[in-house]
Amino acid sequence: MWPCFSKSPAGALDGLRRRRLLWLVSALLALPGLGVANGASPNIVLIYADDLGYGDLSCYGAARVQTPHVDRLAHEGLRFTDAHAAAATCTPSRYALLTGEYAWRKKGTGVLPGNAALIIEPGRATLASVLRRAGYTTGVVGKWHLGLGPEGGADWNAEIKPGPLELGFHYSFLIPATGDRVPCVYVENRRVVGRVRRDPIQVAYGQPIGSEPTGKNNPELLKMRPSHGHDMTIVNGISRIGYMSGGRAARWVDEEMADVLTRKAIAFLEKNRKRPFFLYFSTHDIHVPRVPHPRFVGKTGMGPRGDVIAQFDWCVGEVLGALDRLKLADRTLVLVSSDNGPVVDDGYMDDAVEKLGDHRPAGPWRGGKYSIFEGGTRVPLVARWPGRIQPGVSDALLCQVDFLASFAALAGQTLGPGEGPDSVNTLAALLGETRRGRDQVVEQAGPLALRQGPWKYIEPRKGQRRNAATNTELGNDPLGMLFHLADDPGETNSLAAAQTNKAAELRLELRRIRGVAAEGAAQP
Ligand code: NG6
Ligand code: CA
Repeated sequence: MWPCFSKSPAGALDGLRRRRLLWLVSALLALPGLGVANGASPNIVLIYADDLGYGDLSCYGAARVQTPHVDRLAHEGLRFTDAHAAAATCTPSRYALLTGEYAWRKKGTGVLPGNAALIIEPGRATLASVLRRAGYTTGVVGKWHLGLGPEGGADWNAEIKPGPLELGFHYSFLIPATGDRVPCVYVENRRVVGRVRRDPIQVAYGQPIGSEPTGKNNPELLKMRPSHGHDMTIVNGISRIGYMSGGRAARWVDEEMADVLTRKAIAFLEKNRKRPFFLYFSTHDIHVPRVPHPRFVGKTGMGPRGDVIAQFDWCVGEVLGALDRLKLADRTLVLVSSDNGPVVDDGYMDDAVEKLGDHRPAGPWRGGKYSIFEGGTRVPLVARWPGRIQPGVSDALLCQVDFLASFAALAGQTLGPGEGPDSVNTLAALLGETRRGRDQVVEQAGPLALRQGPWKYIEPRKGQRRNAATNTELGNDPLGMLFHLADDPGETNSLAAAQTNKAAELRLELRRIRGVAAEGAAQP
């Protein structure tokens, strides 16, 4: 841009005027927002699936379900084979994703009930607040599951605060917790959508509230029965976790959820197309209850679990289509990933087990959701930024806890002390400029595990080895385990007894990481 300042209509600028102009331009660029507005930093759309496994997409090898839209993204972008959610369940993963801090450092970050208070302190750096500070307009649409409201939980009939708007988001449209937890209502910014005063919403976990039928007492009212848990208040013919009364006009219809959320996500893109934006589009799919819109029913021959993968793929296609239509595709980094690994029976009799056949939801990895084996956290990750990311496949070791530092770098922001304490800037790997990602990463399920070089060390933990209800191998072992992942990617042969020195070295390293930390992070 400088050559255009080297001349005035009358000829060369004199020295003083030139210096003034230079100062003015640099002062303007230093203003929050203008750094990105000059086009150097892209829009960011993070499409975050729930419980989608490594093997659930056709670009990752699935054959019995086709995911053409994610496949297109992978074809035009970079597909990662060693990218991780920070934990093997939702709340800790999302906590780490938004704060850049491993969730195991902080108490109270396990899977939350639907009436939990917000677990991220307002004012701390989040993906949204850091990008907002860089001038981005920030929105979250979809599953939240990080609590809402003050200590004691939200009043669903009044202003719901603090929530995403206190964490740096300009806009939010939420499923407060999960699709299988009450309250079954959408919250837009600080209000329940469609609430009417004469039918107040009450929510309880523990003791029942209200007099509405439950799955336990009235199974004849159900259109899909629970296989374990999920036998409390019935909403839309499906019994949930937790009790809810009132808010009848506001309750969601599961079959419409993908459409509702996708419409909101696209409305956000359309409204903000002229400025740099960050959209965190956090789908309900493919979590339970798996209740696709009728147009997806029977699309895969794998029952509802397969059909909601097809529905998720449709959501991705709609977002990509909107970016094309708005001519934003070239200026937008689009990422698709998942919050934890897959599970087949997660509490409803939805034919997922019966119709699984030879489909392998975790791909080649052992375990799945809830598990410390690779299937727990190794998830799909695809990144596309046309003209900037060269299409291909990368085996760089990445973790979503690093999105904070990486997106901050992308937006020209420097993190202050204590901000994103565990977040490492791995932007170069994310953009495919290098195959080197993290040197080590901590994985979280019940036990923690340390990945370092070709090795994986799982700390000792007592407890059941397999969850009988979900049929998941949890990876608990009272002696701990050690795998040489490069030789044994399926984690079949623990070398803990044969390679005691290596196990001890990694145990100490894990202890050091636990104890260090991370400025601003609470000790475990
Ligand atoms: C479990 C639920 C499971 C799912 C999970 C959270 C039962 C028996 N199981 O407690 O269905 O909701 O919590 O999933 O209630 S997550 O993806 O949000 O972490
Ligand atoms: Ca999840």
